[in-house]
Formats: sequence, structure tokens, C-alpha cells
Amino acid sequence: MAPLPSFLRFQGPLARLSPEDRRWLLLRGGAVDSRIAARVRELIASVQLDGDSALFEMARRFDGVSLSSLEVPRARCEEALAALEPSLVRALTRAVRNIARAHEVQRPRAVEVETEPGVLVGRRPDPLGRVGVYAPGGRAVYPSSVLMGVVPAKVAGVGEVIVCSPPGRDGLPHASVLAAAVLAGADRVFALGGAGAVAAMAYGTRSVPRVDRIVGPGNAYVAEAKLQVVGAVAIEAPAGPSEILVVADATASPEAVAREVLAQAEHDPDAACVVVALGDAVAEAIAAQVRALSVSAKRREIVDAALGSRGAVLSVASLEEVWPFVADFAPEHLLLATAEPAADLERVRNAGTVFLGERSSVAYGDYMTGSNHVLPTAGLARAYSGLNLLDFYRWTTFQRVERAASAALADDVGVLADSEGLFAHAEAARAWRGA
Ligand code: HSO
Ligand code: ZN
Repeated sequence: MAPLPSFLRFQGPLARLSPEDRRWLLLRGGAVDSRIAARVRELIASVQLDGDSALFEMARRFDGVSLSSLEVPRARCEEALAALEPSLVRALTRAVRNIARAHEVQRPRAVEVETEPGVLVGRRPDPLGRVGVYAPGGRAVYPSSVLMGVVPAKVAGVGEVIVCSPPGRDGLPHASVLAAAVLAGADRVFALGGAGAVAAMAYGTRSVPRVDRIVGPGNAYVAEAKLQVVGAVAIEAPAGPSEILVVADATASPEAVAREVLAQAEHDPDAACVVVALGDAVAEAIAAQVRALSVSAKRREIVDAALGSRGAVLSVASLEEVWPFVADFAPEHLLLATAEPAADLERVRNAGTVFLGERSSVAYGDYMTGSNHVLPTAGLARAYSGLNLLDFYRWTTFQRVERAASAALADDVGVLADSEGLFAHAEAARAWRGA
């Protein structure tokens, strides 16, 4: 298989990918840079030690701004919303409504069961007390991601939702992030970025309250910081560079498939964009379109880097070959550009989110359908799900043993406790035998 570094890394039959090339496509989680890990450890330690003053110092050093307060006053957020273009406000408002609708139907219910007569066991979902949503600044300002974190948290009934985003030279996070925070219903906003923001939310400082879970995408420092604070706080599935896997048959428009490939490629030079096409002719037509469109891509440097690294258009002789590959690849986004996408969905395992039919552009899901775009990458869709309402609850389990049942349980519990050498347990169980 001839690599074409400046266009697509791989082209040809899926069955003929070498084991190394297959590994390159499947093992996408890059090793953590040990220098980044060490830097992040220092930054977290300094926030633990010096709290707010460490955060003010980081704002000076990394954001080039001398802040008077870490919290953004509510009035500043509302001013940002009032000054935003009306078309953008309208689109964000529509997205908020659809995200709320899509997540409301995920609401969990308490359950209780009688496991044997007089033994009742149940569990109840409790919304988290406080959640922190991280929103990146700089090159990747995504108000859409603010909505994806804040709206479900509010729908779940989380007590307090805070947003952290790095300040620009004016000392404020990006205006669209502030506006999105207001529209989504965030309770408080902080001008805080990077590993410092993660540490502040994980441990708390005088100004920043400690949260129970941190969600939201960020750069390599933020991602590493979130992994380092697990134990003090919960996070969501770590999300890395964007990915798309397209399954296309002869009914697919090669140009439409190429547009989808370019859309995810423009996110990141490390994005992974793979097409598996039914038959060589379909594959060739798609590859030609990808090449043609990439030449005029506005973010061409990023697109070219992504396609040259993890870009591939592969062919199969039958769709039967595709489904095991999908399960192994475990893509963040899967687009089924096939004649019968609903039937094909039944064959899909391990995809973060699936788009049925080429008309269901991934861009619609990224912004507007209401489905969450914070999704597992790097093959983690094998075990993790995208951000959803359940991420904003924890379960309390409970059990009640009625009078007649305690006598019935006592003997067998005693046997198990004795066998583990835990005699006080046996005693506690048997004491109720006659009572
Ligand atoms: N595709 C990204 C989400 C996003 N797209 C935000 C546009 N803005 C997540 O994989
Ligand atoms: Zn996107």
C-alpha cells in the first residue's frame, strides 16, 4: 500500500492493510508527553499550596493578564450576551433547546426490588452537588461545547454549575463562551484556564469552589491535568482529537462523504478520518473528491496534516467485512452513508455516536441535533459512552431487611462470614436470628 503523505496516508483494500498500518489506525491514543505530565504536576501542586495567588500568577504568565478577580461578574456575562450578533444568539438558543430535549428523556428513575421475601434493595439517582465545565480559549473557542456540558448538568438538577475558561488580554473569557454560559444556565463563570483551572476545581481555592465532577474538552495540559486529579474528583471519558469513520456504499455521494471527512479533519492535525467504501470504484471516487476539496479547504494546513497522518480511504468487497473493523476502530463519530442505515445500525458496536444516512451530517450533531458532542475518542468508545445525563448523577443504593427475613438470612450470612474469618460479622448477623 503506497503512502501518500501529503494527501491520504492509506488507500486500498482494507483486507490488505499491513498489521503495522492497522495498528496505526486503531491505536490512536498517543502516549502522554512526560514533560507535559511533569509541568502539569507542578502547576497542580502550586494551586494546592498557594490557591488563588497561584492562579493569579498563572494568568499573568500564561494569559498575559493581571486579573483583579478570578470570577467573572454576572453583569459582564450578560453584557457579552447582549452584544452578541442576534443570529448567533438565535442559533445558540435553538441548540440549548434541542440539547435539553435530547437529554431530558435520559432521566433515570429510582428502582426497588424484593430480592427474597422481606429483603428490599433499591437505588435512587441523586444529582451531583456541583459540576465544573471547562471551555478552552485561544484557537479552539467552542461555545457549542459549553452548551454540551452545562445544559445536561442543569437538566439533571445539579446544584451549581460553574464554567472555567481562560481570559484574553481584556481579562475576560471569549465573549461567545460568556454568552453560551448564560444561555445554558451556568451559575458562575471564572476566568481561569489550563491545568490551574482543573486543579482549582478539583481542590477548591478561596475564590473557586471545589466541584464533584469536571467535564469539557481542553488542550494536552488540560487533558493531562484532568487525569492527574482523578481521585479527588470525577471526570468524563478523556476526549482527544476528533475522529470520523464513514461507511459508504454505491448509493453515497462521494462529494458528501468527502465534505464530512474534511469537516472533522479541520479540527486538529491529529484528527483521524477514515472511509471504508464498498468496492474499489466507490473508494476511488471518494478519494478523488477528498483530494479535490482539500485543495481549497480554508484550514488546509490542519486538514492536510490530519489526512496525511490518519487519513484513509479503504475498500471492502462486502459490508460484512466492515462491522468487525468498526468495532475495533471504535470511532468517535460513525457516518453510515449506505442504502439502509437503520438496518446497518444493528450491526454497529463501539461507536461514540452514529449518523444515519449521508444527509445526517456530523456537523448537525456537532451543533444542533441535541445529541451530545463530547464523545470518547482513541478507541475508548469500546468501553465509554458520550457525555449524557447519567454523568450528572450518582446513585445511592439502599436496603431494608424486615423482621421475618432477618432470621432467615442470619444462618447463611454467618456461614459466609465464618469462612472469611470475620467473626464479628457472623455475630452481627446471627444476633437477629431469634429476635
Ligand atoms: N466535532 C467535535 C465537536 C465540535 N465540532 C465542536 C464543532 N465544534 C467533537 O468531536
Ligand atoms: Zn466538529
